[in-house]
Amino acid sequence: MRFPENFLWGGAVAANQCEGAYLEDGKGLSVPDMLLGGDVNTPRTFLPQTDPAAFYPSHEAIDFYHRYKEDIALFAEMGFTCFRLSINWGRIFPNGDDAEPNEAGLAFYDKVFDECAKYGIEPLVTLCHYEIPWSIVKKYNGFYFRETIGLFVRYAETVFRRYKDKVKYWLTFNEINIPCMGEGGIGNLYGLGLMDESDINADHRIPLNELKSDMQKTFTALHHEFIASALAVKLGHEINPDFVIGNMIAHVTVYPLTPNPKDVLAAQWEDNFKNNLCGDVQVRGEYPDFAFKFFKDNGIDPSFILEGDADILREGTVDMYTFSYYQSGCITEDPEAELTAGNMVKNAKNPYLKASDWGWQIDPDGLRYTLIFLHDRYPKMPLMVVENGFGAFDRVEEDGSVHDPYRIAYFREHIRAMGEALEDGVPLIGYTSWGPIDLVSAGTGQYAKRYGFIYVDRHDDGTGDFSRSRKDSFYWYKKVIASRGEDLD
Ligand code: BGP
Repeated sequence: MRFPENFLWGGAVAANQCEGAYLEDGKGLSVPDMLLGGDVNTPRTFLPQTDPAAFYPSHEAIDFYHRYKEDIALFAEMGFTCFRLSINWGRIFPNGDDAEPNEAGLAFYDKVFDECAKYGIEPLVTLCHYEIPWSIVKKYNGFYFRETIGLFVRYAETVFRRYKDKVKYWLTFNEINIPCMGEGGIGNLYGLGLMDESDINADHRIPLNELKSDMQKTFTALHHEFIASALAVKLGHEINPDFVIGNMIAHVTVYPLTPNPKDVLAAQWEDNFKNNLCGDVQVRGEYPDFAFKFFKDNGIDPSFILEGDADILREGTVDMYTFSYYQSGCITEDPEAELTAGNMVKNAKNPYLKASDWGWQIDPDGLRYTLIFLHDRYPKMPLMVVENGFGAFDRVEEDGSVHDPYRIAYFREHIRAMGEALEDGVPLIGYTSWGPIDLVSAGTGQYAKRYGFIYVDRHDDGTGDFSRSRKDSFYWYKKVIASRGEDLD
């Protein structure tokens, strides 16, 4: 099966996971800069004061800030036609509410986009990939205060105007549904920059799974993000009618563990709440009915929805639905069911699937299923898979090569599944694999959890010279792109 000629092929990164240079050229601290590393069994920890003795993975990350030319050249060598990256909000407005944007930060992304243009690579830019300025967390409690909507829209307007002739494809918030994932404080901190005041001001390390969370605040802040996103979409279209602006959902596909109707209903609920609530608001421009039932059942007062908000949501619907897809999980009412390992999303284990070393269940057919499902739910809406990949331990051979057949196998089956979905009639317009170059893991803060086609010599103990080299999968993905998805061997 050949993918369409104009299909966007590429890879995706986030500023905080690759740039480093965390205080360079006027950048302010952002949420990920406050997080220390963990591993599959140890949650990352949060520490509000920067501890000079501690190792913060985002502070240097993979030094993309100084090596973007080399990295983009490698992407071009693989044949990328699209590169998804985020702008680090704190490079543009270091405190979030500064009077003027930081010119040095703006100039950096000019250089990055110009470099992409040199190779005919279309940038796909996420406005906020967990990179909420730390000052916004302290002053406005992330998106909990309504003021943050205005701060975000001003930031969006600044970059839309600045790059209006360089960037056509935009996403507002990465994985906006993370706060619905049921991970309490983790989802809130990453997604909304929302924290309990006592946690913000703590003077000790707090494991992320122990951050406090409050449903009323969570759904207030999430509503503010919806409004911020909708206002940005509307404004973007005014600035350049050719902009294509999407949402971005962390799609964890769910199945009932058994045919027990109770499991089937529970899975449907889970899917609605975790995946579809945010998607519906951003694609259809209004809250689905089940959201209000959820608010009622959980004592959430929806008075955060102000008069006029319904119009804003309706006028700011997205042009494309994009999502990350890594895994699926099973839902059951049975409290004894075995859960998947790993540290973010925990569902019941699917007996038919294998999992990565981090417990993420590998399910390529689930990607086809998801694409068909989304096309049914949002007919005519262009879809794009903007994250998908396999985090694994890699071994460097003596001659410097990295043989990663497990990664190739993962991608082969997922790309095949997308081809099948295209044949099913799904309007899939592009694919950016997660972490085409090794970077810092968001979930664990590890370097050892490697996703790349490109190896980066950097390790969890802070050693390594940041040099880049091509893994076997590099040559494989290059061949796949050159053959438009036909040659998957
Ligand atoms: C998504 C995030 C990415 C990325 C990816 C892989 O949820 O949008 O930022 O990190 O997951 O997760 P991890 O890095 O935890 O392996």
